[in-house]
Amino acid sequence: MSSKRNFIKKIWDLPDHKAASESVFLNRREMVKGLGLGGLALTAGNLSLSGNAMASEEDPSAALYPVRRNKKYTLGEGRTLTPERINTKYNNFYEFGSHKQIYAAAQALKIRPWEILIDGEVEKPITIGIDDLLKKMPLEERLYRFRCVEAWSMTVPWSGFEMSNLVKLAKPTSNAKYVRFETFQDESVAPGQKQFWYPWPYVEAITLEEAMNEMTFMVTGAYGKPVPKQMGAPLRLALPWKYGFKSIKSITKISFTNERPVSFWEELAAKEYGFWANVNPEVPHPRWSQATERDLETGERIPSVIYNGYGEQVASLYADLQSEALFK
Ligand SMILES: Nc1nc2c(c(=O)[nH]1)N[C@H]1C(S)=C(S)[C@@H](COP(=O)(O)O)O[C@H]1N2
Ligand SMILES: [Mo]
Repeated sequence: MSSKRNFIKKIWDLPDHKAASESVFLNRREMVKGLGLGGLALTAGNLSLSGNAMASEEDPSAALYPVRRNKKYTLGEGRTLTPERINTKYNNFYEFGSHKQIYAAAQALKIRPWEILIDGEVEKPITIGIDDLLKKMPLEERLYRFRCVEAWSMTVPWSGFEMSNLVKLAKPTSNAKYVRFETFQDESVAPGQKQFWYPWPYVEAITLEEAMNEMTFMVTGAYGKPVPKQMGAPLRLALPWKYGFKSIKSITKISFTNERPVSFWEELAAKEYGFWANVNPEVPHPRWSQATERDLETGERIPSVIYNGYGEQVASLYADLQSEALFK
C-alpha cells in the first residue's frame, strides 16, 4: 500500500502548471501573435488595477448570511472543509489572468448594480437584479466537493439556491432543451479579456434535465458570507460532479435554448474539454491522468471517483447517453 502511494505521489509531484493546465494547449504561434500585439496593453492594465484592487466595499447582501445548512450534503469520509484562506487565494478566473493568483485583480469587478437577463425559450424574457433574485430564492448552505480538470480538488461551504427554483421562475417553453450561461464582459476591469485569442465572454451550458437535478446549485455565498469576487460574485454555478470549468462565475445571462450551445473551453479545444465533462478517473485528459487529484489543503494525492462521488444523485441523467463523450 505505502509503496504504491509513494509511487503515485512521485509521478504527480510536479507543480500544477507543469503537470496539468487548462491553458497550455494554446499553440506557440498563437501565443506569440497575441503577445506581440497585446502584451504591453495587458501589463498596463494589470498595473492600473492595483490602486483599487483591495478596496473593500460593503456587499448589500451581507446581512443574509450565514444561511441554514442543508445537512443532506456531506463531504464524505476522510474529507474536511478546505480553509477559506486557501480557497480565496487559489482560483481559476481567466478574465483576471491565466494563473491562480487573481484574487487581488478580481477586486476591480463591480458587483452592484448587477442584472441577470433570462431569455431564449422562455414564456417572457426577464431582467432581474441580483438583490431581487436573492429575495425570491430559498437560500441554503451546502458542503460540496469540487474537482478541477487540472487534477486538484477542494471542498467548499457554498450558499445559494437549487437551480430548479430559477428554472421555475424562468418558465421555459417546451422547446427548451439546454441552459446556456454567460459571464460579464468588460475588458476595462478584466484585463484577461484583452487576450483576444480566447472566445470571450466565458460561456457554459448544461441540459435542462441537468439544470433540474437537485445537485445543480446557484452560488451566491461561501463560508457564511457573500461569495467573494475571485470565486465568482455575485452569482455562479456549482456542478460538483463535473470538472470545475463547467461551474461558470459572475453570470449575467441565462438563456434557454433548443440547440446545444458551445462552451468557452469547448470552442478553444473540443478534444480536451467537451460538453459533458463529468468526472471519471478512468478517462484520462489527453495530456494527463485523471486517476487522482491533489487536495488543495494537504497537497496529498487522493483517488478520484466517478461523478466526483455524486453518482447516486446524477448517474441516471446519463443512462440513455452512453454513446456521448460523457467524461471529458
Ligand atoms: N467566468 C469564468 N468562470 C470560471 C472560470 C473562468 O476562468 N471564468 N474558471 C473555471 C475553472 S477552470 C474552475 S476550476 C473554477 C474555479 O473556481 P474557484 O476559483 O472558485 O476555485 O471556476 C470555473 N469558472
Ligand atoms: Mo478548472
